[in-house]
Amino acid sequence: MTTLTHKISSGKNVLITAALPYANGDLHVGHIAGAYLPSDIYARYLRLQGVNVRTVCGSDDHGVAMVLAALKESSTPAAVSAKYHARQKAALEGIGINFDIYGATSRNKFHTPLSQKFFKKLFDQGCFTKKSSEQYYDSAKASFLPDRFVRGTCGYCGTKEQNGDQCENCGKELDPTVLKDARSVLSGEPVTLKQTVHWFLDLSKFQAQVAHWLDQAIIRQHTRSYVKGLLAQGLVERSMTRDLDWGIPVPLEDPDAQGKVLYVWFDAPIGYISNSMELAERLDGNPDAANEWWNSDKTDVYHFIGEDNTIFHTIIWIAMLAAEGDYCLPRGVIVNHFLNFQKPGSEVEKMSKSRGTAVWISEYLAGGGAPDVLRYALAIIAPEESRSVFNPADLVARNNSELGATIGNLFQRIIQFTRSKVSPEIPASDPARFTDLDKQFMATLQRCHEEVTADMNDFHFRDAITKLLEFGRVCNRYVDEQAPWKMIKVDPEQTKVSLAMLFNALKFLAVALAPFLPDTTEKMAQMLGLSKDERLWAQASTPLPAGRELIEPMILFPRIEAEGDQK
Ligand code: B3M
Ligand code: ZN
Repeated sequence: MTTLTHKISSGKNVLITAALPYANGDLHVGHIAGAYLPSDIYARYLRLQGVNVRTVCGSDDHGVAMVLAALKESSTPAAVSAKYHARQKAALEGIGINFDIYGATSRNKFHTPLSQKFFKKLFDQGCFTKKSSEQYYDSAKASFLPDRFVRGTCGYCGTKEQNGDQCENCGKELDPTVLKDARSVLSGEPVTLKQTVHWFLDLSKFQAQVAHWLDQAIIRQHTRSYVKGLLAQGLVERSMTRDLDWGIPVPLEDPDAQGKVLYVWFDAPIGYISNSMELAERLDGNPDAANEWWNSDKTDVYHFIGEDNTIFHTIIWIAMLAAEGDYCLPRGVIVNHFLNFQKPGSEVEKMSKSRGTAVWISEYLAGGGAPDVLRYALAIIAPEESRSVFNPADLVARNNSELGATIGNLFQRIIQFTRSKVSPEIPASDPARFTDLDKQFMATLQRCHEEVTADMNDFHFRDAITKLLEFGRVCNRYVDEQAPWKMIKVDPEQTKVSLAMLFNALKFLAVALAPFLPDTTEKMAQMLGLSKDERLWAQASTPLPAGRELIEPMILFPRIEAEGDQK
């Protein structure tokens, strides 16, 4: 079923963003499967399609999350965010996710002025209502308790131990009127309420604009239904300022604004723009060249996010952009679900740092794990339509039986056999000798290319990689049916036909797998001597010319010994 048929518009530039992770901890496989891997796969795919792409990410350094992390580590929010920023960046790069810019909202020099300008513009247009309201307060600590400073039970779905701003389970925003049994994270005591002044954005005024945007947006079906449901319930006012001493000062002369900062979800998405400016300064020598990406009908902006960030990107951010007016609205918001976790022999659980039910990227890499194997294992279970389960034992099995036995072995056996029994180069074949089976094989390759292209255009990366693996199986069956090792003894010319077919298939895999397996496809391309042009997506299914010298095949996916295997 196709939920979003989207042809890449030729001539358009594409700006891809991935959610800015809070710089308060390390990244695990759930983060990667949610926002970062899909954005990287899409960017690599578009580049192979010849599209001019920029990718933007960075750390979200503000908000209560950072203050809490600093308290826990007896450090400061600035130091904590710098530390995790560096670790997250290294983890992402370690698995081949290299954003063109990985900024930091607390250190990007454009970010504070831009966020304040944005706020001021909305303020001047009368978008905010200044209001005194009751907020959580910790009397023992004499401190207001915004967002994650409070934990309690979600009044919508009943899930316990939820942060005061949003329920992890149902994704709904929480506030003092819906959170039950609220306790202060600072003292552990039940909270009290105290009056304080804040600036509220009335989202209901943007209901029509958000609905209109949603109708045209490229968005998965489940996200569309979810956001429609939220719109049907009616949008409400949200405070865009906080009582906190870490963040961007509220840019108003008003004495009531003293000591208050912008809500982190106000400044964080602006980070996509300020990071684009930092990138434009680097690449174009002018930060304002970012406008060509943010305010131009020649550019499409796509945000890749995890499900918990949906409201912020599809409602609040759209309202903010619509109100501000200087930037285009995103063409699409691509949302993936969470990944659950299953230890061998245990129940499926949520990924959790405290329970140890997660695989950390830095640990995986430090243990010698191959980046491409992890990318593959996450892409083939990508939680695109619903939550899915990551099981570390599956990763081993998939490496050995899918990547190794199906893909790696195919390259190995074809190249090895050709070099040792036929010729040191890719053999020439006579089209007059193509059998029905050969023609069928060529048609399958062509069809696979078309179907995978449609999947990639529709952000169905899981279907795409599944079809590529299946095509690898088709190739292995074709090898078994043709049995070149027997055929060579009786009909060397026909053997060359089969091999030529197979070399075309290897080339196809080397190109089409590139968005998923960047390291490995580099080796594949080297083994087949592919030129840069031959590696373009459009060229994936064009035949590989005969006569090219073959080098000794490399082992693409070394076997991983599972725990308990005989050495
Ligand atoms: N920092 C939430 C998160 O890390 C938030 C995303 C901001 S995107 C502008 O999941
Ligand atoms: Zn809930």
